[in-house]
Amino acid sequence: MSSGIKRSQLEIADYTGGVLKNDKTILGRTITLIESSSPNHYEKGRQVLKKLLPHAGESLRIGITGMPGAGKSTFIESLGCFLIEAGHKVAVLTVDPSSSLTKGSILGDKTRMAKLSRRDECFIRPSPTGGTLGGVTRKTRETVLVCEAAGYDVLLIETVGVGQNEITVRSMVDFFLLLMIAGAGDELQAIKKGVIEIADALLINKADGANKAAALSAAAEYSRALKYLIPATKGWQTEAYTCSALEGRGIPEIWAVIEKFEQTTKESGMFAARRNKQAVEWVFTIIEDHLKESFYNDARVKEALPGIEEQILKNEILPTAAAEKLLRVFDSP
Ligand SMILES: Nc1nc2c(ncn2[C@@H]2O[C@H](COP(=O)(O)OP(=O)(O)OP(=O)(O)O)[C@@H](O)[C@H]2O)c(=O)[nH]1
Ligand SMILES: [Mg+2]
Repeated sequence: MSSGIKRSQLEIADYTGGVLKNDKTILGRTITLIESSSPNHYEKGRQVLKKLLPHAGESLRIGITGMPGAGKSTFIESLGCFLIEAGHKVAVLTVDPSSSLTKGSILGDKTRMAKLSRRDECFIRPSPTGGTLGGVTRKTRETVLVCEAAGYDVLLIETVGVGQNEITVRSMVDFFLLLMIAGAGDELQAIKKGVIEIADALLINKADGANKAAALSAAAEYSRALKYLIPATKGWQTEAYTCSALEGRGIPEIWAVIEKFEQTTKESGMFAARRNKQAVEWVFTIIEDHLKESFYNDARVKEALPGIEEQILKNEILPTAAAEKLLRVFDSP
């Protein structure tokens, strides 16, 4: 038997003390506590976060997105190891509300981030399972704060480029990187979804072997096109670069770009302005989530909903009237 304290016996001070010492077991448990949806854990989680908050905020938060298979995990392995060699402490988080995708990624990531995951200076936490994108991101934001309190100074947040994920991750990071591959048809996808418009850098991965020339010319073409777009971050020209995550080439170069970005935006005040804006947005997101939850969990709403849904389907009631009716049910004392 280990001499460790049982999970249920951990007190608030055990959690905060452990996180501040970067005890990885406690760090993991703290995140589990925060991710828990039991009301009892929720209150404890609140208290722990409150104590950790003064120690959070001192990191560079980097979002990494791209189509499945673009090489995000391989890139994080490469960049993460490079950063650790340079003296940084790196935490890797994922935002992925779809459980089936997550399962696949975690299995793959065990091998794709093998070197990184063995490093003591690194902490890897997969996406919280289950729940909506809103729920997942609320937990991820709080996990960011916990990791910062534990002393991680670079946060890498990976999200697969499907649906709404990218915009959500953009709203919690300082720098947003779009990973692409040349000639895979995903250029169009990204343009269509407006992801390029919210990126601070485009990185054409797999610039190796027979693919190298295509990657270089794709990057040049993108950089030209980007000059005509409004930049994602005021005062910063988004450009396209190349790398080979597999061979570790182009990694120091992209880190230099990210450092330049940090310096430029800190000097211009954009860095702090974005963080402040994100904090305000976060408040409203929490309120919206809460309101939605209490609406759909309201017993009277639950009872009225199926009937009204049927009326809508039968064209017996206008959607606007149906919404008013449900809101009245919810608002009534
Ligand atoms: N040639 C080459 N292959 C690469 C490179 N980077 C990644 N790959 C390969 O591309 C495949 C997908 O890489 P991952 O890192 O798993 O990609 P991902 O974007 O994390 O994928 P998902 O997590 O499924 O969205 C793997 O077989 C990698 O070995 C690279 O720079 N060059
Ligand atoms: Mg991956």
